[in-house]
Amino acid sequence: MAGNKTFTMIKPDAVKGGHIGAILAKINEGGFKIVALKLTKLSTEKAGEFYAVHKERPFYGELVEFMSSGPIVAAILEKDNAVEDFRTLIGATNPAEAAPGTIRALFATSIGENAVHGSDSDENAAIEGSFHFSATETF
Ligand code: FUP
Repeated sequence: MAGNKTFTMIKPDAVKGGHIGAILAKINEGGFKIVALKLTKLSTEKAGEFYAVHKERPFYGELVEFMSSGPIVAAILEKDNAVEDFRTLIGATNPAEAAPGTIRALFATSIGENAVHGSDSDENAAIEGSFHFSATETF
């Protein structure tokens, strides 16, 4: 059965671009409830740990550097079928391929600097949510 939580980050490019408010509005309009939220910054170590699954990929170094280059917004979101529905709302990894109106089509500039993260499974949503938030920070 599909779970009801996903994890997202508004990435450094979108925070720098002043898009936090607009992206949170799209998230709310998409029917997601925010159950945890913080503005924070990842160290290179933490970013490397978060993206450890991509360690062998050629873009890993750039990804870690980018994700630790400035503040991010981390959030846990709640909705029926959260993981799949959120990936629909954000659009394809490459903004050039993202459907019109999706968060990446609206705010991302490239495949590397693509405005938002969305968990790809219920299992990863739980792991990623607890990477950023303690039980007392989740409602
Ligand atoms: P997504 O699940 O859509 O965030 O995409 P992936 O898990 O495949 O990739 C994670 C992040 O790695 C992307 F958000 C950006 C970065 N990436 C690149 O920089 N280049 C690529 O070719 C693929 C991914």
